[in-house]
Amino acid sequence: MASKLAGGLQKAQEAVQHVSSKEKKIVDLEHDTTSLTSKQPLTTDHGTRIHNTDQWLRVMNDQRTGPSLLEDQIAREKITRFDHERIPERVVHARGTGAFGNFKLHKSIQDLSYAGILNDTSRNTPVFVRFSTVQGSRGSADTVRDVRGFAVKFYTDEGNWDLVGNNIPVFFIQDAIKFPDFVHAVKPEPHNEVPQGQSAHNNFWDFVYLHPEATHMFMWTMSDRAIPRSFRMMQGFGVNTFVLVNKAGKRHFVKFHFIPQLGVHSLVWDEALKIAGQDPDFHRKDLMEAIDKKIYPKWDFAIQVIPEDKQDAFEFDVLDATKIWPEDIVPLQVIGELELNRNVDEFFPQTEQAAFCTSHIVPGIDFSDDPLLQGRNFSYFDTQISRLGVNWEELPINRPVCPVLNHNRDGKSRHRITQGTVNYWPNRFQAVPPTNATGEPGGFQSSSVQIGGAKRRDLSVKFGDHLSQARLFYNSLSEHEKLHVRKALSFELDHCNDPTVYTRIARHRLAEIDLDLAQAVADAVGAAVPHRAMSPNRGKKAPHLSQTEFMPAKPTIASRHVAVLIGEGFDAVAFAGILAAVKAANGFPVLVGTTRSRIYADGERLSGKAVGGGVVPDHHIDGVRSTLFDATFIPGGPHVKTLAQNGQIKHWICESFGHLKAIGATAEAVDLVNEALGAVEGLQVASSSSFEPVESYGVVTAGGTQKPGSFKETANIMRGA
Ligand code: HDE
Repeated sequence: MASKLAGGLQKAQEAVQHVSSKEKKIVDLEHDTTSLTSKQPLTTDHGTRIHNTDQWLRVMNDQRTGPSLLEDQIAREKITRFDHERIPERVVHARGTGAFGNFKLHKSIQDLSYAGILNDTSRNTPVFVRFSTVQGSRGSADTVRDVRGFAVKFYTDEGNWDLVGNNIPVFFIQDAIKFPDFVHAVKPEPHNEVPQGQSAHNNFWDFVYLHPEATHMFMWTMSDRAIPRSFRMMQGFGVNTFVLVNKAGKRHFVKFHFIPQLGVHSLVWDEALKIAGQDPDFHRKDLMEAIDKKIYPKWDFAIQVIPEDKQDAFEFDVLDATKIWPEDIVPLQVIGELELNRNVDEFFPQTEQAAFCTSHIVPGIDFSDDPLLQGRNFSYFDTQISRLGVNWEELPINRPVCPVLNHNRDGKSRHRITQGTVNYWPNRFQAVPPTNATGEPGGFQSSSVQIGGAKRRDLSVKFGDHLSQARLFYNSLSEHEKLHVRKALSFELDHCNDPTVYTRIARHRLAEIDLDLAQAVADAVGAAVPHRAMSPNRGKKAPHLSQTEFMPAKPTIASRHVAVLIGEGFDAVAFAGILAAVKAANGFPVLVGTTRSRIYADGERLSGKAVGGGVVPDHHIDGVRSTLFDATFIPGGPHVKTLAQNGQIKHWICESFGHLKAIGATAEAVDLVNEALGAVEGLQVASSSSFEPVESYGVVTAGGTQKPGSFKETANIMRGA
């Protein structure tokens, strides 16, 4: 007798077999999804229709409200369920957001691995991806300076493959046993639970000084990589070294990469700080909006591969997660594409209950002896039990799209029902373990490796080089990126008030990387300035460490927010023109008005009477800030007089300029830009006398003599605003 899956799960799995592979996970989830419609009556959890959910059953008379009755099972259920709504947040990476999508393989790597997902170019594998910050708690701000998690769950035909990565290719520590110390040190300090969402405090910098292996990683976290513009514009790295196994059993070490097709872009620190207050959900909303508007984020999926017999051929240990494999030595091969194209329906059951596990791999992929990975393989499964219970893999978001059958049983909140009279293996009913269609042994098999050695708490010698790649990274940055690293370090150490901490980092650790950097930071934070380098930096560089090398193939404003500032009497022609241009390029124009009430263009209101339709802005000027936009455009027209009287608008122009954002202005608005920038920066941007655009200081302007245009001609475009 074969055991069978029963109930909803079985139906879900049957349905899944008949849909395109791309939709498999979505169809699977539909069986657990209800939608609220106004016609559907409220019921208790046990399904009984509720007559009144607004008043507790109580003893009453006409004058007095008497005691509430414990008898009221409706009220008790409501309150009790509410009392237990919270579950523990993730011990790290608590703040995050996720989306569905799919993975497509472009190039089979059959010679390296027999994993179906890495062989079959006709497959579409559904995925769920969760992006996160590390330090802050669940309600912390998105734009803090931190590593970003990039965790991918591939729902493959052979089971779930969880690639739990970050947006930075290395890590702080080399041995998993150090993780609790590291996390305690970076999280808010124990005596006062301060600071939130920041590594700018004594304990973090004390820890990294005492662990020189963290040097390479902290240089990355002080770089622009730690303040991404968007989750859609950052790289993803598997970080740990995995193994690919082919049919012949040959093994290759592998590192996994995701490269965003929109390029790698960051905020500037001043923006990040301000956005953390102005819109703490900035990254979460950015991802959701792009998907809602069908500008689907995409990443190239690439691998770096080292044959097993070349393990010792490099200056670095290939199993050391504090090291990259420089791309000039181990080239990157793009083999597939990841796309995110669907938002979650409900945050808690999907994003919050999503649980990733590095030990979830599929046949054809194996673990290396990377000491960080080996520890992670224990930790993730374990932490999900404390967060979600032992049956966490049965939760809809976590369950695979292929059949699941084994003799793991019971435990809290077990959903699956397995028919049959036995719950052990082998048993008198079931056949031998399956073989696959070609008759070869199916399923996951650990590849056979010869190992010998003494039992010791140690790491091999090459793990001891902590500085070469920290220097390599810093040397490879462009000048402005180096400046940002210097400023970031100065900011962080300024927030450390223990001189032992900031002096050790500035005077010793940084002097081991770059003397100029150490001197500048030491001077800024009040540490004794070092006079000589601690050890030589030979100036070695590697490609693709500077993010300036990750620009999109073609420059694009797709999904970028362009603020269009308007007041009563804006020039309809310039306004409609910019709207059309931004939309045509898949950008998102956002109208920011002096008010959010209807605003009329020049000529649309005659003798106080509206003769045109006007527009209703998306925001008013006090509701948003320049930091939330990628560029600003101000059309000319009589409205400029009103705008010029508003200090907030002048501040907007200066702030955007300071954050290196594009500003566009036409006709009278050019004077406004000049007035604002002249007052602060002493600048005068150029402007053409015709309507030909001119660019100076990154500001694009077009002069006064525009072609006359009537608002009627542009009304259609405006209506689409
Ligand atoms: Fe994690 N990590 N980690 N980590 N990690 C967790 O698992 C851990 C490490 C990463 O969106 C926890 O479900 C150990 C490296 C991401 O749900 C926990 C070590 C990398 C996420 C855990 C590491 C990561 C986590 C907490 C050192 C980049 C969020 C909640 C050996 C490759 C996944 C959870 C999500 C989450 C343990 C180091 C990435 C406690 C022991 C290196 C993206 O299990």
